[in-house]
Amino acid sequence: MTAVPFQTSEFQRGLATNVLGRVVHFRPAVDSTNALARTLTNEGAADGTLVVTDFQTAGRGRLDRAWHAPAGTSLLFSLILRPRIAVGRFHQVTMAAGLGCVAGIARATAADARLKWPNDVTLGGRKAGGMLGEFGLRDDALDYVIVGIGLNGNFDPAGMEGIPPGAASLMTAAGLPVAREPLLRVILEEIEPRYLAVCAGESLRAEWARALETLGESVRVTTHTGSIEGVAEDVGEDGALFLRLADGSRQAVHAGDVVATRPI
Ligand code: BT5
Repeated sequence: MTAVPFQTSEFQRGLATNVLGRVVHFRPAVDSTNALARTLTNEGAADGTLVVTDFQTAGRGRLDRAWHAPAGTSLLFSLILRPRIAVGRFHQVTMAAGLGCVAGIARATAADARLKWPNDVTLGGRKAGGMLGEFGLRDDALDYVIVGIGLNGNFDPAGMEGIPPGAASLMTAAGLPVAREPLLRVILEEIEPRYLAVCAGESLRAEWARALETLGESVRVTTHTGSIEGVAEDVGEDGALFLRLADGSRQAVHAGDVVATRPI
């Protein structure tokens, strides 16, 4: 395990963005970067504000699940975004973030990251990161989107408490420790054009579909109402996954957890 404190000045050196990460709130430790981001949002934080930490005492996944990472090893950050888009397009902001992660990882480490529907980052088919998108409304319009991202860096997740077996990290995938500051820098540089495209009304659906390892797989999706099996055929603009069921019908799923039911 390689744990080195995050250097904000190192991250900012040469950062080629106009919006993302121009304002940075770094904390050596925090409960959850998403929680701090929400507080800052309520205080009027600007579009693109970055919250980053070395350690979370209450890192969160979806449905109040926990996110764990040893101190100083990983990327743990949230972006405060204030896109002027319809509420229904909120998922496209998370898509922009996921695609930026994959492209940034490729640029900084040459590792082949993919996305797993709806919000995982994978390396070699193993979960190496996750995204947590949250939004707030004001007068029925989208006020902010907070995208929190955890990306396993310089530790081996095998056998770690709270991390399921089979998880990966950039270090286990690449065999070498990664420098977190330049990695975060290029990730934000890759998210930005995609985020601005979403703000301009463009669609990321095609790029997202290409990055999703889930498409083409036979899967079981567990949702809050039960589980459903089928072949993951496509994704929609709003982030829905389209499943072809055994009876030939097609069903859209909007949220859930996916497992492959047989190898492709
Ligand atoms: C996610 O949720 O995958 C979204 C995780 C988002 C974490 C970031 S860190 C920065 C920001 N601040 C926060 O408080 N959160 C965000 P979900 O799909 O619900 O997956 C959660 C599950 O992943 C847990 O229940 C564990 O089983 C597993 N898990 C926890 N830590 C992990 C890790 N380091 N690597 C792989 N899997 C992990």
